[in-house]
Amino acid sequence: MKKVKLTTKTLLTLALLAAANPVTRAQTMDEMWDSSVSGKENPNLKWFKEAKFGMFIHWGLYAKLAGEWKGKRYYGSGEWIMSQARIPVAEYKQAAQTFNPVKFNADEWAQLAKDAGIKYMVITAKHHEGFSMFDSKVSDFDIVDATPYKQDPMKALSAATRKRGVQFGFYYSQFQDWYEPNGGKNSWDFDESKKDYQKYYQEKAIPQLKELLSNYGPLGIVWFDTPGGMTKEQTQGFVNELRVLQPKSLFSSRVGQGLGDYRDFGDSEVPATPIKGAWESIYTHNDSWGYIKHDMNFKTPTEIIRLLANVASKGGNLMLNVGPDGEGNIPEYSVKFLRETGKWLDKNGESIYSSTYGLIPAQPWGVSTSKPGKQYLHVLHRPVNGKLLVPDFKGKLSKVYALADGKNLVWKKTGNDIWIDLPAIDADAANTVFVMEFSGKVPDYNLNVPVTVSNQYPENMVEATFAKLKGAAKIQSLTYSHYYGDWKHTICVTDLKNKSDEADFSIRVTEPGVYKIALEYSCSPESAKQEGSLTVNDQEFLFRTLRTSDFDKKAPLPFIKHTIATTTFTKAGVYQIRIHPLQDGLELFRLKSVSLDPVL
Ligand code: FHN
Repeated sequence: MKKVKLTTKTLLTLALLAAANPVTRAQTMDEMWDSSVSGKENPNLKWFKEAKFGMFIHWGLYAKLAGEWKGKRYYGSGEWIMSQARIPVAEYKQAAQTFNPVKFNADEWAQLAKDAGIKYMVITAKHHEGFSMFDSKVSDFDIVDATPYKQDPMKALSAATRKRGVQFGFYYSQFQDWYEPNGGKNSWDFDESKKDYQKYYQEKAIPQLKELLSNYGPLGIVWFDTPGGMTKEQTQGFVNELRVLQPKSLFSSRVGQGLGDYRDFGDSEVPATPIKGAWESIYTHNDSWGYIKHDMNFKTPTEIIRLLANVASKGGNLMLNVGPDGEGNIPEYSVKFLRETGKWLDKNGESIYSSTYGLIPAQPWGVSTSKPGKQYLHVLHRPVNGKLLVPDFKGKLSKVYALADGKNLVWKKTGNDIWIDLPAIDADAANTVFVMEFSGKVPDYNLNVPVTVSNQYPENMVEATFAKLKGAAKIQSLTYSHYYGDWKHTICVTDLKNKSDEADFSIRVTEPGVYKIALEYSCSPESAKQEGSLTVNDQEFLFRTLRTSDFDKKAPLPFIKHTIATTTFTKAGVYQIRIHPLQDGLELFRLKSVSLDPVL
């Protein structure tokens, strides 16, 4: 959720502005995006919008260092080790002398992508360290001239992917280059005030990009990153100079100034609600983008499959990164877990590829994707009684069946509710897909549908995204890092500072019963011990906030699930939750969700 002038800062600002008005967010953002880039009409985007699943590869000299420098381990984003350890250029370049990735096998990498159901691959041709992973005539600091390997792995990889029908593209860091005196962001070797960035663009970035766009066949994507301070005119000139070489190649939004063909979200970020147009979420498989030998926190196949479904349910592509090591091996668990993901996609790919966002908001059972006449239900949690609710569905339903075996299911329609009798599905399944076939016009996704609360699930989370706000309250995406550069994003209601600031939620309780109510929030020491009020079900519940921590973008943001009340809904129906501070002055907390857990 971001827009227009596509610097990361502007994108975030727009996201926050848009998030402040959740009812109109999706349309507003789309209008802004589509009028600022060629995305809407661009026929070159067709393959990208159908692809849904890409493989990102961060591979450079940093892979050889593997997160260690002079006996010290660095955590977080491994490709940043030169900056983290302030390694002088003269020392860093020595690492190239022993970088010899003899285990690199282009066919194995391309086949892994194919087996994983991946449709496009983007690999770092040059990251911020300034080292070129291709044969460049522009710089000797490249894999052919500076290493004992002496070969160009990008030649083989571009051919191997294309042979398998996988689109191929290059990542290129167009502003940050820590090796060059005029490149961006090396302040430990070079005087920032003396840098001539235009000289850098003219003498290295543009000539190298021309090499990439000329010597490796048709590129699906050129993936730019961290654009730096180029003006709109300069960026336009930069883009024009490159576009003529391959007019069909897509440029990512991080080329800057709204001149990309499609939109990239922040690292590890999925928008909270559907977004139209062409866009991409980018995640890495573990915590780092570049290889670090002590980073073993790999997302499981279930996590990958659910992430892919979540991104697709909002209408976007997932590009998942792997970080091969200094010898050229893709980490063992990346290989295994991607292959498992591929097995799921083999059977369920119809619900992902060429799909767009689901027509109903996320439910306690999972998310949905859609195609004309079809709505795919990605069931991650089976309701205990097997009765699955699809609320507010206005299409004319003809049949419902399981995607895996095509078996028809019994369903009934009550008003605009569809109730489906689910078969006994495997409780450990990552994602079981059911298909609703329908005709007739179905209204677009509607954020105002009350959030379903049901005693058929152990927990019902009402996310901050769904808050209607009063007073000065805001919805913000809080961005922070655990180790270093491994960004996390949590959407919260913030700025509940005065009695008149309010977060309201509309819920639909589908079965009467007793529920425990909890607030999940983060609370700074100065905000702790303030009183707040939550009203629901004609009862007011009072609470006093508990301290967690300050918000610091360089540290984890802890949340507490603070149970504050028990209530009995005697009737199924729509209820309102109202939350506000009981005093004026300080922010009450940063509210992530309200949860209602069934008791009886
Ligand atoms: O600084 C880079 C980072 O190393 C990594 O390449 C990511 C991937 O999206 N991009 C930048 C940070 O956003």
